[in-house]
Amino acid sequence: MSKELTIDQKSIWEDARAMLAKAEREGIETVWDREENQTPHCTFCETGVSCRNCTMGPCRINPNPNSKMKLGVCGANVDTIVARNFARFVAGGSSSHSDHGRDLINTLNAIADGDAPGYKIKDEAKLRAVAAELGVHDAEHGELFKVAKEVADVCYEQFGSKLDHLKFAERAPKARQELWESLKMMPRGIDREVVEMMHRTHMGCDNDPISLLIQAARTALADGWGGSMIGTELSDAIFGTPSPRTSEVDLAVLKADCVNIMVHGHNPVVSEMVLAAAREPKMIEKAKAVGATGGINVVGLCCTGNELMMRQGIPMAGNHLMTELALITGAVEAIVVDYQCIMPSLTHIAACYQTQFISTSAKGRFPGEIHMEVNPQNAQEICHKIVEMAIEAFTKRDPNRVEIPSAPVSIMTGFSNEAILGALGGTPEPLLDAIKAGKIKGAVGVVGCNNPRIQHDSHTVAILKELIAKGMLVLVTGCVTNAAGKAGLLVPEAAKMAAPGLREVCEALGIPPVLHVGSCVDNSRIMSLCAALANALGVDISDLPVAASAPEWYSEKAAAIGLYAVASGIPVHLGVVPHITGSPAVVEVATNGLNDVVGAAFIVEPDPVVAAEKIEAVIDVRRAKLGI
Ligand code: XCC
Ligand code: SF4
Repeated sequence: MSKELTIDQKSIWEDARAMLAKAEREGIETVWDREENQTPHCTFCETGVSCRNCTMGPCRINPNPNSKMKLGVCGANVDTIVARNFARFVAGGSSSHSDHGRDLINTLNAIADGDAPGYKIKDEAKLRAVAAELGVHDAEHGELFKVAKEVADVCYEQFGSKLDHLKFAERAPKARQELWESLKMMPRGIDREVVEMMHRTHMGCDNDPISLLIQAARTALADGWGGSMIGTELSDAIFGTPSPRTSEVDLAVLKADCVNIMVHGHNPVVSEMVLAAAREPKMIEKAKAVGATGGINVVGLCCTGNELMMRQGIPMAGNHLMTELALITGAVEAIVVDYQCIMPSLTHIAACYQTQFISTSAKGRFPGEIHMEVNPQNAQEICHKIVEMAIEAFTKRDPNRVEIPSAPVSIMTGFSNEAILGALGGTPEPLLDAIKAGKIKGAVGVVGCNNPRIQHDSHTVAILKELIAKGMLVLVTGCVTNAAGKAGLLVPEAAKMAAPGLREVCEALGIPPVLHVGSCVDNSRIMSLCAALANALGVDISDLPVAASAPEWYSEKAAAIGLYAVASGIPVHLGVVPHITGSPAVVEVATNGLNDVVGAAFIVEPDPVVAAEKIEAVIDVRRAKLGI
């Protein structure tokens, strides 16, 4: 049934609602209109029972007992088809994060070769620490670029076929590593696991749903403990390890008197260089010369926005469902994109205004784009040109069509593991003591996207508030960051909304009860932190009072994150039902059976309040088992 939503039903936020009203006035279509046009979605696809893996098909399985459509043409049953589809979905997500990680290696490699003008190794200590961990010769004292080159080499090797396990998987507790080995779940090579996943899901290969799901988990682990972890660690080395700082969120971070440049996508390699160019005094002068009295204002969207916010305190204009609305302000001179989560509709909306839509990656091309490919060698030069194009676009802005709604909301950001542990005196013990004493009941990572099927940010904000009220320290990444920020949860004052014990800890440390730990690849920080806590306690991750939640997820990447977290021993709540419900057997494994195998499973629950209760129940069981 197609349902027409009111503006208030689409989003909980004032800035979003104002822009939805403007979109209606100006006759601009948004993601909500298209979602309505697509409703009802295909039930076969939604339940995961359709297969297009070969041209004997497409096939679909009909659950109606009277239907003869019980097997695909090849003989695949519903369990095989559902597991295969989910496995390929996860492989898509792992590929995206990992190929992003690869771009950081390329950048580090170019820096080491002296072939990346404008880039440097900002955090030498981090690079050396990572080098030592990766077994690089003379990591501590070797010549910096030589060490960098060797780090790049070892990271490239992680993508190949020669290793029996990924180097960063050694961060996991010994028991977890042994479990992965025994289950044939240990990731051996990042590209290798994805290729093997694609191979196994070809017609006539792996038809066993359990075996498919195990390889899907291995593919996901290659992301979490491989591609994403490389992305995070090398980004920190090159652009600096985040430390606590303040910033702002909301569309109101756009400024009417500035040339507004919006960076969107995922890779800091592009956005950091756009920012550097925009900060140059001669560029600011040029902007002022065309009438932008405030100069140049760089703001972020989605994950590259998270990257700049964590390291540079750059404000974020919005999350996934705000990306179209941001352009509708009419105040954006350029939107500079790389890859992932960039709706193809953005070029149409940009064309309604002075906004230049500039794509920078060969992996992310858009009909209607201006393409200016950025690589480590030319980034400095191209990003100058991009800023100049934005300044030029300012002269075409129509002030009568500019509307910047609401007001900016303050937030605190920059909670890398180094920063979190640093605030605690350098070791995990104080955090563990607070958990043991029950002041902090548990830790929950709330991560992921928006989805137009859910009122924008409503479930995310609801679950965040429920969790801190239950005494859970919450870590947020990705598009959840904006929701948490706008709800006033990313400031120390939010401790007032937390349970008494958590409030006491936050007030003593001057931190919010919800900590911003980065972008989606930075979910690897949560893996590393859980590993450090488990190792300090001498237990496995599956023993820790921790969980994760993706209340409004949409993307293949979110499925990969969810699966690597579960395979690492962290129960994961999904607020949007994955396309697996056509196979009761696969659902049973995902939501229950995995508990016996990896010590964690998925909790699928659309209601955020009930979901918080279910998360609390799992954490209570873990606390009881630990005797705390
Ligand atoms: Fe994309 Fe990473 Fe999801 Fe946001 S949270 S919609 S994946 S930008 Ni990563
Ligand atoms: Fe149909 Fe089997 Fe081909 Fe899938 S692989 S489309 S189920 S014949």
